[in-house]
Amino acid sequence: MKTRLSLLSAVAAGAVTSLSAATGDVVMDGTVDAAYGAPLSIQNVQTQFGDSNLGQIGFANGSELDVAYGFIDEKGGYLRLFFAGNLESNFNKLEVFIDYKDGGQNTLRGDNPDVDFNGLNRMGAQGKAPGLTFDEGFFADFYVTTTCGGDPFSTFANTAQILTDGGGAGEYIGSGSAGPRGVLNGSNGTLIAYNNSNIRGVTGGTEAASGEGVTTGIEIALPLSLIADWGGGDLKVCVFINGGGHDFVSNQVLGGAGGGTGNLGEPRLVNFQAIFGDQFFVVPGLGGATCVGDLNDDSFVDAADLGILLGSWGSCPGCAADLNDDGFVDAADLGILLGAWGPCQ
Ligand SMILES: [Ca+2]
Ligand SMILES: [Ca+2]
Ligand SMILES: [Ca+2]
Ligand SMILES: [Ca+2]
Repeated sequence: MKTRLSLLSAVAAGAVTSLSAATGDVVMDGTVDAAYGAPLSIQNVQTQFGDSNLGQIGFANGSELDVAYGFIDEKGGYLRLFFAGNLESNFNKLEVFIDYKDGGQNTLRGDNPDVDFNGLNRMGAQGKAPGLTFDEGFFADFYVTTTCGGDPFSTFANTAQILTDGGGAGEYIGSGSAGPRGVLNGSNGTLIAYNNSNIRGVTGGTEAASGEGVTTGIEIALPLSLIADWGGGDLKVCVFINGGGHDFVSNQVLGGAGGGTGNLGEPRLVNFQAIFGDQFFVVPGLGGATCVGDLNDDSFVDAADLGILLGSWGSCPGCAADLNDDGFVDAADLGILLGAWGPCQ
C-alpha cells in the first residue's frame, strides 16, 4: 500500500511539475506561486473601498490591495506581477504603472492614448488640474488597467504606452473571467487571471493595518516585448485601485499610503510626493550585473559610461545618468560614477 501511494504521489508530482514548467513555474490562476518569491510590498492601511466577504473567485463586494509580488520570468519571457487582494466586481479599476526605462511621465499628461473610454487621460492634466503625479524619480512608461463586473462575471483589460511627450499606442486587449479557465488572453500577449475569493487581508477603514498573508488576487503576465527598450535594470511599479470611471482614487496603493490615509479622490489632483513613503515598489531586474554608474550595462564603469553621463549633463529628470535622482546630471553624479570606476563588484 505504501509503495502504491508513493508511486501515485510521484506521478502526481510529476504531472504538476510538467504542467507548471510549461508556464515558467507559474500557473495563471489568480493564486500566488512559489516562483514569485518574497513580497515586494505589503499594504499598511485599511481599505476605504469595501472589505470583501463573499469568498467567490469572481464576484467581490470590496476592493483592497494587500500584497504585491513580481519578478522577471526570463524563461517564459514575461514581467510577472501579482496583486493579492480583491477588485470589486462593480467595474472598479486596477491601475498599474510601470517605470522601466529613461523618460516617461512623472505627472500624467492629458494627451496619452485613448484607452478604456479615455480613462487614462481622465487621470491626466486638464486645465488647472496638474494630473496625477508619481513620487520623485518615478517616470511611468507603460500602463495596464483591468476591471471586472457584469453577470456572468467578466474581466477586461487595456494597455498603453506612456511616452515622454504623450501620444503613443494603446489598446483594448480583451476579456476573460475568473480562475484558471477564465484567464484573459490579451491580443498583445498579456495574460491576466483573477481569483477574487480573499476574505482576509485588511479590513474596512483608514487605520494602520497589514495585508500580509493574502495569496489570491490578480495575476498579470506582461510579455517582455511590450516593455520596449527595457535594458534589464530594475523596474518600478505603482499600483492603485480607482473608481469605475478612472475618476476617484481609493486609499489602496502599493507601496501603502500609511495609517490614517483615506481615499485620495480626484485623480488629477493626486500627488504621491505629498504622501509619506514610496507609492511604488521595485521589481528586481536581471542578474546582479547592474551597478551604480554602469550606464551601458556592460559590467564596467568606464569611459563609455562617462560619455553617457556627460551627454546627459544638466537638467535631466528621470535620466539613468542622474545617479542621485535629484533631477540634475551634475558634478555630484560625476563623483558617484568616478567612485565606482572599474569592473562592477
Ligand atoms: Ca498563479
Ligand atoms: Ca521611465
Ligand atoms: Ca479584507
Ligand atoms: Ca510618496
